[in-house]
Amino acid sequence: MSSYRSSVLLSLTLLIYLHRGTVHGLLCHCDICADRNFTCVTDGYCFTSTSLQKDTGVITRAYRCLNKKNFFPREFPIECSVYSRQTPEMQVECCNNSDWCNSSLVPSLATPITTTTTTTTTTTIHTSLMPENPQGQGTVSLGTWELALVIASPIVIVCIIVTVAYSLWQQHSRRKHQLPYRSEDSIEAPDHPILGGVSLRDMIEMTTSGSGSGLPLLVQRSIARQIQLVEIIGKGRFGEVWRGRWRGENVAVKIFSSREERSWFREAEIYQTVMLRHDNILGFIAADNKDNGTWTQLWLITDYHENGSLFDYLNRSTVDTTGMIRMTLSIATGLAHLHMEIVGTQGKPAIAHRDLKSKNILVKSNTTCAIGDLGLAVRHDVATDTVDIPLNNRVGTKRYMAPEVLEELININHFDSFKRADVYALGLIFWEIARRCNVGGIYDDYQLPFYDMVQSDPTIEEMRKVVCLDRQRPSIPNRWQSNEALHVMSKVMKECWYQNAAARLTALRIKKTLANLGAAEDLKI
Ligand SMILES: Nc1ncnc2c1ncn2[C@@H]1O[C@H](COP(=O)(O)OP(=O)(O)OP(=O)(O)O)[C@@H](O)[C@H]1O
Ligand SMILES: *[C@@H]1O[C@H](CO)[C@@H](O)[C@H](O)[C@H]1NC(C)=O
Ligand SMILES: *[C@@H]1O[C@H](CO)[C@@H](O)[C@H](O)[C@H]1NC(C)=O
Ligand SMILES: *[C@@H]1O[C@H](CO)[C@@H](O)[C@H](O)[C@H]1NC(C)=O
Ligand SMILES: *[C@@H]1O[C@H](CO)[C@@H](O)[C@H](O)[C@H]1NC(C)=O
Ligand SMILES: CC(=O)N[C@H]1CO[C@H](CO)[C@@H](O)[C@@H]1O
Ligand SMILES: CC(=O)N[C@H]1CO[C@H](CO)[C@@H](O)[C@@H]1O
Ligand SMILES: [Mg+2]
Repeated sequence: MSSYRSSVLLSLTLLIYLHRGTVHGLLCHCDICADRNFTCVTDGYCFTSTSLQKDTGVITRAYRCLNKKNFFPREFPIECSVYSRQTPEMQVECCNNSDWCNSSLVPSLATPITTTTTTTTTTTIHTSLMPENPQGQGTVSLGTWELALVIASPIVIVCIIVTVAYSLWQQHSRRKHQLPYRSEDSIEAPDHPILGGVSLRDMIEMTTSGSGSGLPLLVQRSIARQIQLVEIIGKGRFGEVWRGRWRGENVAVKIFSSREERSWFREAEIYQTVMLRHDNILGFIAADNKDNGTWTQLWLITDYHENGSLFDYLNRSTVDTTGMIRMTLSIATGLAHLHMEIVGTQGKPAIAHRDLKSKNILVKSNTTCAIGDLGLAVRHDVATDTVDIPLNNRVGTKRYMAPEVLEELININHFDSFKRADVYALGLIFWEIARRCNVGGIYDDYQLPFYDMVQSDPTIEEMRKVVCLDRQRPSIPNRWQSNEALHVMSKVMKECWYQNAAARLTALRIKKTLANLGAAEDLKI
């Protein structure tokens, strides 16, 4: 019996040391690593965290490893910084001076409540429920209060046991259904400490000053796990969009069903392209796969913009000429950034959107815009001069498809053709905006492009007849010719709509034209 035990221990030790050999690491006490003698191996730090669950008042202590790849920022993990870690809910201490150095760390919370761990909290409840009346041991006369306590306490204890057992059982079944994410991470993932007092903006800025590709996966996951969904704000082809809250900040959560795993993965992948972050591209925060036991939910978390999509905004309100120029310039700037290839190690590939439309552009609170919905985007692989995924030619929204896309004549071996199809859609979006430009109290009602030529959910055939055979384009109202800004806008959109894709303006050219127009308008005021 004892020899069996010692041989198990010996092989465990061997395993740990072998593992350690490959990682060259530090051994840490790990409270959730029962199968590895409560030990994890790291190339970074050991840490201990004390955290307070606000709603229940339960205090828990966690002992884990913090690997280098999860350092955030890369150089030195914020978790271990003495400056930013004081919060009432979470306190972390790190060490790397010796193996198991973390087991003796006892981080205490900023506001001293009760520094008991979960188990002792439970016992405190038990004892305090017993009538504290030593001299009354033999007497029969209990007050009604005490009597109530005596009756209630076994019930309360049973309730506590049932609750704990249920939550353990739930945790167990949840673990069983977890998708393989990145197996080494699963040790630390459930409650990786990210500290309070740091806003999403701060965190993202700290990491993006480096590669510009976003937060480490583990940090993304812990943010996702702390989000509360508040209300549903929209439904699209791939799922629902919710407003959620993370530590008092609004975030948008796009929830994909498990059937749409590929779309979720692709969109998250595109958003995390190095150097993609830009004022006029929807800000990506995190992606996570969550499991509730029977169903996997795939989350994509981005900045939330309360004014909603450009479609929502234009339908609700009008813009003045300055507003129109600011809006169109911001969209052209975002698209030019997407399309641009930046060479170098910190470079960015050229990206084509392929689903540009007013519903996929968000309006920020200062009425500049951000391009979202990158799920159908393609990246240019310069080495092979090809697109980075196998193509399915006709994707996107039929109403906004360029003639060559409708006819399936697009040259997929030439990356610029995808950019030109984007520019065509950009022209349609500009038309939607210009109609809502209020000059002297005159403006048009909100309409989608081709509203007067096709039905509400047009087929490819219908669109092909209108756009390719009849070569129709949205009509330009006469009033646009008598206003300088609207006149320039109408010229720009016509040059986005050419049947001949090669003749269309580039996003960069449009950006420059609109910037000049904006400067000229400013001079007039
Ligand atoms: N980051 C965000 N902030 C605020 N509202 C948003 C955000 N993202 C999406 N929405 C809202 O949710 C709606 C649904 O978005 P979603 O992209 O899922 O569908 P869609 O664009 O309407 O259609 P499609 O599936 O064709 O893209 C949007 O129209 C917009 O009103
Ligand atoms: C198990 O881990 C503890 C520290 O948590 C260590 O002291 C002990 O030596 C380990 N035992 C074996 C067999 O590795
Ligand atoms: C999990 O989520 C799905 C879809 O949202 C729902 O139908 C199901 O009832 C949920 N299951 C549990 C155990 O919460
Ligand atoms: C709009 O806000 C962004 C930051 O969200 C800022 O960078 C930009 O300059 C602002 N633009 C205008 C026109 O105010
Ligand atoms: C504008 O919004 C209203 C109300 O939500 C909606 O019924 C209408 O269809 C929208 N307009 C267009 C052109 O889609
Ligand atoms: C350096 C240090 O504090 N080591 C401690 C790590 O944890 C073990 C087990 O709790 C202690 O015995 C060590 O003293
Ligand atoms: C049209 C519209 O809803 N505009 C709102 C955009 O957001 C700002 C605040 O961020 C509101 O003041 C506007 O009313
Ligand atoms: Mg969309």
